[in-house]
Amino acid sequence: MSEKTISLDLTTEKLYKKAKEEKIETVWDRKKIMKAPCGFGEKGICCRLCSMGPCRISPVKGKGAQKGICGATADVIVARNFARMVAGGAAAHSDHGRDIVHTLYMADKDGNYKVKDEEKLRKIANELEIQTENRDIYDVAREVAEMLLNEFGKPFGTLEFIERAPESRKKIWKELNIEPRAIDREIATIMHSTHMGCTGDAESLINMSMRTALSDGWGGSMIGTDISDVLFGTPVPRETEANLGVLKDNMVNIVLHGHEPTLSEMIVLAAEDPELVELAKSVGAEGINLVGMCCTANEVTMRHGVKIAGNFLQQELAVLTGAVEAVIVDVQCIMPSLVTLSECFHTKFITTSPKARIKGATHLEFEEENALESAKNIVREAIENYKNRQREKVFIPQEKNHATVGYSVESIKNQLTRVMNSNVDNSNPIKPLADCITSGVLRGAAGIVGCNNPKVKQDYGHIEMIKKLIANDVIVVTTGCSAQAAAKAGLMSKDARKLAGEGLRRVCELVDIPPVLHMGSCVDISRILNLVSDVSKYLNVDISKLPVVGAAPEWMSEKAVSIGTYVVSTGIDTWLGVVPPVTGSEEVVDILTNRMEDMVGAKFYIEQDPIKAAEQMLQRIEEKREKLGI
Ligand code: SF4
Ligand code: WCC
Ligand code: FE2
Repeated sequence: MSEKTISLDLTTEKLYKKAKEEKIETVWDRKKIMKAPCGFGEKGICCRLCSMGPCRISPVKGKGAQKGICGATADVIVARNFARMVAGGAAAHSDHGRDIVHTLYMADKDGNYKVKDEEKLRKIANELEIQTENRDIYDVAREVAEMLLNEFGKPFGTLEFIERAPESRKKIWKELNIEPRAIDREIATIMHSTHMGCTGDAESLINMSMRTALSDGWGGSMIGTDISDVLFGTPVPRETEANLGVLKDNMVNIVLHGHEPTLSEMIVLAAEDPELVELAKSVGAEGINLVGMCCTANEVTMRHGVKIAGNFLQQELAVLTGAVEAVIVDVQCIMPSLVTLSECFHTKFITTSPKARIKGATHLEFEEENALESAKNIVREAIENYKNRQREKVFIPQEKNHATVGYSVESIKNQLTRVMNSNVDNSNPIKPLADCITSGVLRGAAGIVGCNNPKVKQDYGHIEMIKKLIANDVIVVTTGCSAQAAAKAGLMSKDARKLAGEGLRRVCELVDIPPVLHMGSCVDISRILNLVSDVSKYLNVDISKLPVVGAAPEWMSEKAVSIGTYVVSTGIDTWLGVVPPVTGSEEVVDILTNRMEDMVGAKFYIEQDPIKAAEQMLQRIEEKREKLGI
């Protein structure tokens, strides 16, 4: 990769140059030192599950070790490694979900955490057959929380929220025996079955992976999203800005990075506290400028319009601006390199979660029982650091773009209902969306999600793919770092309509939306599942038959493997732009990219060129339309 092309994003290029000049190490430098990745690891044929090994299977058929010492074949080793990635990803999302429900359990009308969206809580309670009439909303909240906490470890039955899926989907899951039971149970089952001397059959391992991944998408993640909405409000469309240009020269800059809104919501409140704003002024700043990074950014921008500093590969670059007083993190996607990097500047790198302590960071544990006070202490730490900013080291690139964000399923439906009210039929808010798809005004819909990865030129995979799709009248919904790439590139501005095809442009004008909708953080992919299910039920066709596709063009984390697997298991074809470590097994590749279609009606596609991938997606969409006769 040439040094000139690490990113599509100009701010990244500029700050990378600064890093080079100042001899400060970044993720791209470490990638270079790593040289070529280990061929065994890359193909998934290295096993270190027991101490008879580690064993590596020769990638050449018939030459060298073809089996592990226990006799495990490449197929088994690759499938076990894949399954463990799914388990890791599902664990991360679901444990996040669990924490949010714990917060709901302790919510109190006089406390820091309150029920903000009572209507959504009532709806969920009804769904769970919990009495709501004549009851204090906090009693209802506690009962809902208790029931959802049981979803993680209940001994019998299957997950409650899979009932939201269309009947045709549930039937497929039942027949394949991949209806997820309790969330922790699915993760534990994978860890058990992949232990030395357990499952020795690739197909069975992929089946288990599907069930575990479904317990993430339709379980942990869906719970995380729903209860975050209950506690902090269901997002509605609002305006924001994205990219490192949102940092301010004359303000206390705080970067919020990580995932769980329990922390970030309190930091948002703390940063608005008049006493702390005064304190910021007393140290010579004009005020406090709170900005977000990765999924935390998505959570707070969707609910408060907090500006987006950047996505995964920009976390180091934010520090490199020299203008950040504190990076406050909780869990997931946080590079430990931030410790040494912040030492080159005045930046305080503050960890807050016992689940993600990082040696060398300032650890200020966030106490939920004392949430606001705790958040204020953390913000105070940032403010007091303003005086240490070394002006000569500051460089803030000016690039940023405007974006409209906040498209929860509820707000999409609202927006559609508004349009419908001016029409005749206002029976179902899904109708106009379904009509646009069946009439062909929109050819289909695509969910583009996932990370950045230094193997890919930053944002290139996301942006090229999205542009190609919208130009061909495919509406795009996004989450995670993909959403941030789109926001930075201006694709979430209503202005971006001009890049859309004729049909999509008309829809955007009529409904007053951008062609690319920000649906939230990575756990919020569950919003996409709910939306697609609604369309499937309305049209009475299974999800796998809809002209809907998914992609993770620059994925890197285990969470993305879990996401991809549950999206495919839900019946949506999914394109991966980074090759997963499975190519050492013909059988596993065949299951993922071929046989899964017979099982769940969808499969994985692996295509590193985002434009080619988009062409395949468009082709697949047209095939589905033809089969539906639309
Ligand atoms: Fe080797 Fe089998 Fe042990 Fe894996 S489980 S390290 S393949 S002996
Ligand atoms: Ni979700 Fe990927 Fe971003 Fe992390 S925040 S880097 S998993 S997309
Ligand atoms: Fe995330």
